Order: sequence, then C-alpha cells, then structure tokens
Amino acid sequence: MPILIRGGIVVNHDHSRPADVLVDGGTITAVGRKLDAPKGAEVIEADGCFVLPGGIDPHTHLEMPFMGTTSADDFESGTKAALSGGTTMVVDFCLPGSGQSLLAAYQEWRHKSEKAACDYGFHMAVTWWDKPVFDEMETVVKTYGINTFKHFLAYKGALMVNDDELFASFGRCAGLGALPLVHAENGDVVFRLQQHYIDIGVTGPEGHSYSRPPEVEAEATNRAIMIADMAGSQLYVVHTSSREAHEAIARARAAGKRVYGEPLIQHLVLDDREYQNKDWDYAAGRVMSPPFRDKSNQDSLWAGLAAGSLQVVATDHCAFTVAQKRMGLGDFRKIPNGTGGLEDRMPVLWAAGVNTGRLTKEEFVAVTSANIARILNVYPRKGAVAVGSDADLVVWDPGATKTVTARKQLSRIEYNVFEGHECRGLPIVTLSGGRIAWAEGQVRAEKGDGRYVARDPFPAAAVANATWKELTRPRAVQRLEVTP
Ligand code: DUC
Ligand code: ZN
Ligand code: ZN
Ligand code: ZN
Repeated sequence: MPILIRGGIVVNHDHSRPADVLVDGGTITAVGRKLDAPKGAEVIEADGCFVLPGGIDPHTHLEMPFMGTTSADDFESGTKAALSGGTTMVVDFCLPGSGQSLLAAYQEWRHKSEKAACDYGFHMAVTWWDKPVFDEMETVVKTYGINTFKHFLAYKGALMVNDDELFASFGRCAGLGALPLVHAENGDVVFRLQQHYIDIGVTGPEGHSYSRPPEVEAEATNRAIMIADMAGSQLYVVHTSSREAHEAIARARAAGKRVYGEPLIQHLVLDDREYQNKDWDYAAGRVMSPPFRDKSNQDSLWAGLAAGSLQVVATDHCAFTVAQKRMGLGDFRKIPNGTGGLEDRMPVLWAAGVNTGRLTKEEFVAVTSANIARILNVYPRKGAVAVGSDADLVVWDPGATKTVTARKQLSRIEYNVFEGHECRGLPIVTLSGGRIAWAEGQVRAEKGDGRYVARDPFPAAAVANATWKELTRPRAVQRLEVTP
C-alpha cells in the first residue's frame, strides 16, 4: 500500500526543503510539493517534523559469541530496538570461530540474521592469515556482497592479528576492491598493563580503563594508517574515541589518504568518571573497548564530525546482562566488553549535537546515515530521501521529548548507559522497506521483515594512493600481493 508523508521538511546530508514524500512498493517514488495521495494511500501528517533517511548503524554485535558468553541482543531484539530509535539498517560482524572458514561464518550469521526486523549487512572479520583465508576473501566479496573486512589489533591470544597479517590482508582488500576496518588498540601493551594492574591489586572495572589509555589507541591508529598506506588500501577506523586517534586520522586525510573515522555515541557523551562509581554492576555495565575517555577528548570528536575529519557515529552495540558482566567479579579482564546504544544513538546525538548547535541537522543526517552509505558503497539506495532510494525513512519531531530509561527499552539488558539523559527530538514514525515499522511507541515490524543488503566492491581508483605507488614502482607495476 502506498504511503504519503505530507507537510514535513525533507532533510538530506546536503540540503533541506519542504516536501512531501510518496513511497510505494518499498521505494521512494516521489519527493515534491503538494503531492496527491494515490487511491488507498495511507497518509502520515508530518507538519512541524523533519523527514530523514533512516539511520544506518555500521557497527553492531548481535548474538555474538565473545569472551566466554554471547551478547544478549539478537537480530530480533537488536533490530527492533534500532527501529524504535530511527535506525533502519545495521551492519554486523561475521566473526569466524577458531578454524572456521569465512564461508561457514557467513552462513552462520545469515542464519542468525533471519530474525532481523530491519535491513542488515555484514562485515567479515579476518583474525588469522593463511591460504584459505586469502582465497575465501574473494568469494566473500564477489559472491556474498561483503566489501569490508575487520581486523583487531587488540584481544591478544584471541582475535588479534600481527603486522605481517595486517599488511597482507590490507593488500588483499585493496586487490579485491574491499575496505579494511580496524579496531585500533595495541593488544600487546594492553595485555601487559592489565597484568600490571592485577598485580598491584586493581581488580575492579576501573582497571579496565587504566589498562587501555589513549596512547594504546593512538599508536595502533597511526600504525594501521601507515600499514594501509604501504599496502595501498583505504582504511576505516572503528570506534575512534580519543583526541590523539582523531588527530592521526585528520593528519592522514590532510595527506591525501582515504582514511575514515567512526566515533561512538557513547564516547561523545559519556566519560571515564563512570568507572569510579562504587556500584560494581554500574561500572562494569560501562566496560567496553575502547573505554570511556577523559571528558577533554569529546570536544575533539565533535569538532571532527563537524569538520568532516570523522564521518560516522555508530554504537558498537554489544549488550551484556548484569549476570554476564558478573563473570568479571574479582578480575576486570573477564568482564565481557560491550555496551548497548542501538535505540538511543539518534535521539542522544540529536540532543547533544543538534540542540546544542554542534551539528546542523544536515550534518546529523550525514553522520547517522548518508556518509556510511557512501563509505559502504550502498548510496543512494540507502542514506538518501530521493526518488528510487529504499523507503527507509524517519519522521522526526524536534519537539518530542523523553528521558532515556532501561525500564522502557527494547534491548534485553537491565540497564542503559544513557539512563536519565533528557532527549528533545525523537522519531515518531519509522518506515522500513516502505512499511510502518515503528509508530506510536510500538514496533510494528516483525521478525524476519529485514532483508540482507549485498554491497559491490569499490572501483580500483578508490584504493590507489601515493605511497603504495612509490613502494611498488621500482619492482613491478602490478600490486604487491602477500600470499600466505
Ligand atoms: N569492543 C567492545 O566493547 N565490544 C565488542 C568488541 C569490541 O571491540
Ligand atoms: Zn537458516
Ligand atoms: Zn572493536
Ligand atoms: Zn565492535
């Protein structure tokens, strides 16, 4: 059934204008003034509201086995939470278990995601390097529509890759037209610092933050940028949380490198005083990596979003219940790392960003939707209110208010790191695939309504860069492929 959204102001990343939006059959069929409602169309009155492209959260971990347990939100609760907060697409991580093929991991995640209520895609993690991985990466890109590969420089002894593996995989990504992602923390240094704090008797959640200072992030960010440059690949740095890491990215971009940075909503508004809370459950509930930072880092992240040196705001949604967090009682190294945020990302960012004048509403659309659609090569199918784009839309009421509380959330955990945050500016209707997915405080989308979104590889020009050309010129014209 067609739906006409009437009387609102359409906001895209590059402009806003008063316009009605007509959707039919899952796509946007018209955007313009005074559109007629076709026979049988449902009309949504949007006077006084903005009409935004649905949010895209490119960083979630739903039903992920991690640190001896499995994250509590699955593809059903996670995507329903997303829709209630204006997010209409998530990109999750296929994480191959030890010895599991990339292809088997992809199948496993496709199976879990059959429960999704909104559209979704995947990144593939590369956590070791051998010939099967090298070979399978091609199928992942060409057959499965995954153009992003994640690398962990932390989690020593589990997910961490070394520089040899990183250089090889980055080069392989470049050869396939894929984009490497990196979790940038120096896992060797973290490992030693963790041991140090345990040795001197710091066993509580504050030890998590002490053992992961901004320097471990800055070193790994700089290293990944340099290695990507030598391998001839672009680079996307996930959860950029500190001023030093942001500056490394800004420097690389100023030097002409295609490097992207993704702050999380948590790091933009919450800080490391949370770990000093005397309530163990409270502080452990905030344990994630990278940890919340000293407040002085936040101005740098906000400035980067406005200036364009940082492009995306994500959540790293990886929720654990109180009981799961208690696995780390007596040893902070065993607290499962992760926090929630899927339903709060857009309202909290609007309140802390747009209402304060730090971001324009167009910049808000850029960092919640359009930029990541472009970076992931799904724009303008996603990320735009435009004819032909998917009808993933949010009717956003800038005057609507709520106080964030775990008591009303759709996420399955018992607490919310944004508890008590006052939000003014909320989604009142979310459309997903041309249907009303959330309205009047109720989820209408059902488990299984979401579709898998395959993404094409990038053109070769996007992965060329100067240092790589210099390095390879004396030897050969063709790409330096490091095979296992
Ligand atoms: N950080 C987290 O806090 N959780 C999941 C993985 C990660 O890198
Ligand atoms: Zn299945
Ligand atoms: Zn990470
Ligand atoms: Zn993550």
